[in-house]
Amino acid sequence: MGYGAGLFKRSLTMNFKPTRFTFEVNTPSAQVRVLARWHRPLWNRWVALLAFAAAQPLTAVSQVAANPSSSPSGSPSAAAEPATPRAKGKTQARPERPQRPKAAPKASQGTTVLIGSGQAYAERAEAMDFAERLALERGLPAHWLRQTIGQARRSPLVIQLMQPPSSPFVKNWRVYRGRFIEDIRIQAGLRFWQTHEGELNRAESIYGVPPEIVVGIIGVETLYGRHMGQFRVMDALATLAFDFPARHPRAAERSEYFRKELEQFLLAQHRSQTDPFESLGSYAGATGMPQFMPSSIASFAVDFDKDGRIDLRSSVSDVIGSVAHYLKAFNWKPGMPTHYRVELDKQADLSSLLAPDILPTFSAQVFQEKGALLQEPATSHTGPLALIELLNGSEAPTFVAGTENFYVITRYNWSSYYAMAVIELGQEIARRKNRGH
Ligand SMILES: [Ca+2]
Repeated sequence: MGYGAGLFKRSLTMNFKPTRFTFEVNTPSAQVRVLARWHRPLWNRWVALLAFAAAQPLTAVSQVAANPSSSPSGSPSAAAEPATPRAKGKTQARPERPQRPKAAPKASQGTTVLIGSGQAYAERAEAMDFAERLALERGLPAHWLRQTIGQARRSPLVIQLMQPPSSPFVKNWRVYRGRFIEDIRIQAGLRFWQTHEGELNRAESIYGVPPEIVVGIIGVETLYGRHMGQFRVMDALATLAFDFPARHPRAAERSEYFRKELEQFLLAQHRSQTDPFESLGSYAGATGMPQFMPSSIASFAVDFDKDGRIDLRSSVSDVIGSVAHYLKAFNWKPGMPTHYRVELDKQADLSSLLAPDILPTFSAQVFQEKGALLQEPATSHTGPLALIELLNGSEAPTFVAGTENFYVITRYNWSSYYAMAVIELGQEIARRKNRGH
């Protein structure tokens, strides 16, 4: 990204605490706050800090801007960025850009926080009206709501990342697949599975969702917790609730959706008595290893390790249980495959087969009568099927027969490309695991 050094207007605000201090750096498009922790000799701290101050803002802003999928999808990410206008909100989101593999940030290097650089919402009448209404409807303290929402800051970077693409995306399943089914993610998934096998198996016994699907989802969402997002959730949700990009084809609906998410987030923060500004997530406000939106946390997250609280950032057990519970809640059918191979007859009635999109509609018999040819055991599949078309740019598309379980995965993120990546990542990790490496 072309942020030249001359464009920087830096203001360093130091804030000392016994174990850490923060400073802020303003850039044209974002404000970055760095927290550094004390556990080095004093001189080394200052050297490390100054080096970090010089390098970090450029890196942080550039990476996020260049890599919106660090969880835009955040879903039950689906909800955040559902679909292209062409798909009318029910099918494929545009293929996301890859989550850049990198080492997990270490606490000793500090945490980079992306803070909105725009006005604080205390200056916006509609935001303050929202606070008053929430106080009345939900019984939360009005002064706390006014203060919290009022301190949230508009984030131009969030708005930029939420803009619809100016030119149509060329969907390409092979390219998309290559971003997720790759060695770093597979190896990390294998370690994750081996380390947490007991909890994965326990989740399967309770919810019926096999480990490879749970492992696939957490791998695609955050690379097993390495990319959980660096935006302040308060800034992201307030920005999307009150400043959703107007040129988005469904701006009013999305804005309303994010107001509800903001409401859920505030309710949860007030209930747990935690600082809303400490919560970090994707630019859409999704948090934790599974990138749940606040409403999904409220409805589907579970305290799987039974320690009395739900922690989707640090408790892998809670993460595994919550992902499996989410899929179960959307009618995951234990034992049913996600998809089958399909071959298209030359006379296949494609317009009819593709009309219901990813919604499973056709019996195996009707599916074949329309020219989508199956092999055993698919021919004796008893539930409805959908013909899933994955475009490959200018090459021929890839087709599979999606079952009801394929559709369930698209409830996590409304994209057939996403679902297929989750499935194939999980399958590849399972293959390596069974091979013993
Ligand atoms: Ca817990």
